Amino acid sequence: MPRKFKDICVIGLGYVGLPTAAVMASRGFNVTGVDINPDTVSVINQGKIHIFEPNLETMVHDAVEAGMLSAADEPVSADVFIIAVPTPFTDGNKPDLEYIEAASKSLAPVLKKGDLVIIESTSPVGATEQVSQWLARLRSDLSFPHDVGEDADVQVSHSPERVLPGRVLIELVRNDRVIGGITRHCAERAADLYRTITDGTCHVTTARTAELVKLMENAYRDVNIAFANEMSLVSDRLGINVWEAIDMANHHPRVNILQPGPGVGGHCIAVDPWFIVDSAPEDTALIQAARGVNDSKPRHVVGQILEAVKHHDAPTIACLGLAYKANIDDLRESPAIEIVRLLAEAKVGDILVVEPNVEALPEKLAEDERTSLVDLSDALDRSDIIVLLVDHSPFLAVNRARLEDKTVFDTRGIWR
Ligand code: SAJ
Repeated sequence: MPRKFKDICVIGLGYVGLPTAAVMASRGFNVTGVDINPDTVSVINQGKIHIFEPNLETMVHDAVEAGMLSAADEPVSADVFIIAVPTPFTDGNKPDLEYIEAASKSLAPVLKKGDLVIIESTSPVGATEQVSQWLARLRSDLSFPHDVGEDADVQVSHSPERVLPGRVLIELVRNDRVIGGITRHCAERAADLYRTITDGTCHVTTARTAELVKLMENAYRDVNIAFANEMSLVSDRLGINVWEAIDMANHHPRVNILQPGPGVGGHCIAVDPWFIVDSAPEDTALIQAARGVNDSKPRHVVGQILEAVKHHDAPTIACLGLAYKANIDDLRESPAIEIVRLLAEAKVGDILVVEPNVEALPEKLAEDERTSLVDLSDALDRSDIIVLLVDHSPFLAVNRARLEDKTVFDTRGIWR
């Protein structure tokens, strides 16, 4: 009889790990969350959180108070280890498995026969087997599935996270999951666990397939956003309103074009397609082209603004939004930051940044003395040029009359 799960150790308490830990704790598991950042550990143990995600603080608070969730700086013995650390890419667009390797090494000493290790971090194909190998090297007293197959002492699986920031707690319990095991038994055991937290279906497959599925999903979205962005470049050249054109095209029963914007940000869609490219550079012309289109969009937007600046004398430019998308505080890979940075570099006027979800400018923008963080009303009063970069709710509500005497660049099409 397979052992039932009781104790779970979640390694990495970020946008995925912390909500996962909290949901597991709310379902009655005894959860220890592990993070290398001592401030994160201390904040969580006080029942508070260090990131912004709707309803998460209450859930963490309740779980900590009920004694079902605590945070620690290193893994403790458990039945299941869930690795939810970042997988960034290097300057050469190669996947960087440094954090996954460190997490594997940190849990190896407490691993025991019968345990299940699950990688939730988005990973290049082959990473789950690599984790199994790293663990085997450190624990020669245990057997692992890449080596002995179904009879291994420890099971190793991949269950990529698929939650959308801003809707994490909803999607964690509603979305289907793809669960890949190094062996069928590995996958089935991980599916048994996830069935206790999700109402969605758990689709069981191999670890390598699950790894590619996750990358495929994000590359699919990147390619489709690139198409919308390419249409915006074409429309700008031809003097056509791209939002109106896309809206009309989408009335066709088999057309559903996404929305153009200032570029693609976040730690997933702007990164993960490169993991596919790295695995098969010669077969990924489309994915590579899409990355190129999306990455070039900030420069295109800045080019348009600099053209307009020629008609103003030392203008004040308001940039609305820094986050990578609406109604979140996440600035990672944000095209809005790149646009503000390029504008500051061009030294054409004062820049007023409005970002209601942060308290200070990120370092690379704060260095410029002509760039400051102000509130929305101040920016609307003082600016000659307005650049809308993120469709945060407060910006949707701006009274159009306040834009009338200004040059407006609406990169999200909210004031069209
Ligand atoms: N964007 C556009 N136009 C659109 C949609 C998005 O320009 O029509 C931009 C956004 O503004 C943002 C970027 O794309 O800068 C990415 O935003 P997103 O909402 O598409 O996705 P993420 O990065 O927040 O979350 C994605 C999700 N993946 C898919 O939808 C396939 C999520 O389910 C994943 O869990 C997440 O990546 C992840 O962690 O991998």
